[in-house]
Amino acid sequence: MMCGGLSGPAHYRGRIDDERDLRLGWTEHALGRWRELGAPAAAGRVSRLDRGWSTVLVSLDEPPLRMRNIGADVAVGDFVVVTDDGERVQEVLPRRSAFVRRASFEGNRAEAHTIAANIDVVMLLHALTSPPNQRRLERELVLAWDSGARPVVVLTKTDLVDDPTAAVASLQDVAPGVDVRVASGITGDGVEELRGYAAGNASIALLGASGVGKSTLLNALVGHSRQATADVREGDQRGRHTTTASELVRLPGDGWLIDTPGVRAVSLWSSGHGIERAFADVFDLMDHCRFRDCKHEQEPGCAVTDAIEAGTLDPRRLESMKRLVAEEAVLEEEQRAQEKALDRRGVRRPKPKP
Ligand SMILES: Nc1nc2c(ncn2[C@@H]2O[C@H](COP(=O)(O)OP(=O)(O)O)[C@@H](O)[C@H]2O)c(=O)[nH]1
Ligand SMILES: [Mg+2]
Ligand SMILES: [Zn+2]
Repeated sequence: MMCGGLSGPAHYRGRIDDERDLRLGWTEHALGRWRELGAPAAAGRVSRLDRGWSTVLVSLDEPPLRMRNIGADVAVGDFVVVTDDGERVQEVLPRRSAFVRRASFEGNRAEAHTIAANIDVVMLLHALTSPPNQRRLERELVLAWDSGARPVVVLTKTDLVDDPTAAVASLQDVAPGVDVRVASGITGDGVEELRGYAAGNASIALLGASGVGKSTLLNALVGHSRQATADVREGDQRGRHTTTASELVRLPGDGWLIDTPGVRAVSLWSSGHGIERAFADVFDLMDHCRFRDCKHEQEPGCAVTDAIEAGTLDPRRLESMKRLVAEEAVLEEEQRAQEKALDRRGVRRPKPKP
């Protein structure tokens, strides 16, 4: 979906003739458009989003700007140009990656909503205290690849198990080409290695079910207690609503962590190549089927069913892929129907960005 996804370094590393603070993680995409606009001084990165308000960092050494987002679809992590009067976001610069979810239905119209932008690495958290859930991870990997970010699987609570080897192997089986790491937000095991993914001013997001240890790991990565964890929340009547604002948090040394409650509950939006990336092993097999239009059911010379019979491909993985492909087809159909309906009324909405 996104601009070449993982190719090459994400960030502009060279010197530039202007004064952007590259520690903010400026991407080439954003810088390119910013130069086209004449390199305006009032430009920066959205570090916090509250209802209707953006906080924009122009530099790490200056206090951030606060302004309204009137008419702009702004997400945490966006690079933006601010109006001359400093009162609002004038333009959202091109995104390198975006987490998009279908926010709501209006009539039969699915609305897309960007919940975080310019994420380089998305950590998919699973707790070692529960049995490994391959199907859930497969779905998350599709989402992650579709967003344009690079997924990394993190198995949390390693201090609570004797040997994580089997769980790591089980999830690695459904995560071809993806790093699988273990960590503990409590003992700090593996945390430094995870911080390494933020090198070069990259931005990390954490995704995972409630209770897997996102807040605990976030605090460990940031190096101080930033977020209420489940334990703390119990005595707090305001409960889960203590950390609802989205925020871009600076990591010690280098890089960013995007803390966005919405990222925890994404559902599939339209696709790019997420399914091909997430099921790269199955797609490799499919390339070797005798017939180009092989459905991988009863056909002779089907490399996929051969692999299942040989025990090298889990049949549940093929089913899972077919289910996700079907789901995506339904979504695409919905989107087409929506576009047609809008055409008839003579109103064309911009497509979901990016
Ligand atoms: N032993 C241990 N407990 C953890 C770890 N990470 C989280 N927890 C505990 O698991 C519970 C849920 O953690 P929390 O960070 O709030 O999960 P979240 O809902 O994903 O944000 C809390 O009681 C944490 O103390 C870990 O690495 N080791
Ligand atoms: Mg939490
Ligand atoms: Zn086949």
